[in-house]
Amino acid sequence: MTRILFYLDEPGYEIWKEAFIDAIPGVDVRNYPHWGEPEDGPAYAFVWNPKPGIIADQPNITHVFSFGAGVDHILRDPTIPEELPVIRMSDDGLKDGMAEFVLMSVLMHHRGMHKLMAAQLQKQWIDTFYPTEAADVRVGMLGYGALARAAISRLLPIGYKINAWSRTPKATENNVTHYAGREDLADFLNATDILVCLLPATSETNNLLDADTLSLLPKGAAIINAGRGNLIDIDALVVQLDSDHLSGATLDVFPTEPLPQGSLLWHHPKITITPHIAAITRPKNATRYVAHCIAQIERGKQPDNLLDRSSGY
Ligand code: NDP
Ligand code: OXD
Repeated sequence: MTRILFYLDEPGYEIWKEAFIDAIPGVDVRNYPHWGEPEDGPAYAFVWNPKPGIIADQPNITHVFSFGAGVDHILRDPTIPEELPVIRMSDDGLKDGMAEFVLMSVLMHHRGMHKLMAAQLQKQWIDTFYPTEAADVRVGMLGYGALARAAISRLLPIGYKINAWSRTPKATENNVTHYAGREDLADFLNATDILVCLLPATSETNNLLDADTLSLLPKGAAIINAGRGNLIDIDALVVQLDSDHLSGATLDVFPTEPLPQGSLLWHHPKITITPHIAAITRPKNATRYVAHCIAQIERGKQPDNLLDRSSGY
């Protein structure tokens, strides 16, 4: 019998339980802290932001499924055995959600929606201005993984010029010009009008966008961060926004979540804040994805999207 040990740091268990029962007939789903005893037999964990220690306490867990595409919420627990396989979420629902969010956010910056919404609050009918043609807007994807590719598939039909930057070199494909590694970062940022951050949180991506790298973006560039809060030095970002070097930022992820009440970011006129909702893991799609990975494991195959501990994603 398939056993799922479930941990979510917010309400919602009942919906997930039903979805698992639909996706995996006969499944035994157990919500934390009612995970049972290790003697109950092998189990898969499905977790978001688990309390440190709870996975190591349950040596019958053979694989850990991450609720999200990011795994930093799991890796922050040093007690999890190195050899325990961790599988990242990468279902179609997550890709669609991120693609929609990125498309919406890029269009908002391109068409000056933030300025228009601020003008509405002042009952201001602002003069006609001519938006740059989409073909002249260079969208730079920081990260070229599953979610960035899904977003690109929605951006290309609008006509944007797309560049992408990642850790390992890739061939230029589907009209996406590719940059790789630290040696290409300056050229990539210089050629970006709207920067979309879709990198994982790793030791290498920490504060990747600091005062020096942010200043490499052309004047008037905008930033969308839907990757992780660790990617951007927030103080440096605010300096660049206040000096008008950057025109705006849409931030979905933060170094501390929820964003503290006292944060000055809430009221910054050039910052749009969303509460880590760019792509939400949805029960129906995600549980089917878990069922698919479990079937791979039970056939003796390596499941899709296994965490590579050496790279951290
Ligand atoms: P993938 O693993 O498919 O892609 C990660 C990309 O980041 C790859 O292109 C990888 O390069 C690149 N990368 C990793 N480290 C570096 C580095 N040091 N330098 C340059 N490039 C690097 O991940 P996903 O697309 O599935 O997800 C990306 C991230 O999005 C998640 O890790 C998570 O943090 C975030 N996320 C946010 C959500 C939200 O709601 N805001 C929802 C879901 C995810 P390479 O191609 O060379 O391997
Ligand atoms: C994430 C997610 O990893 O929500 O942020 O999937």
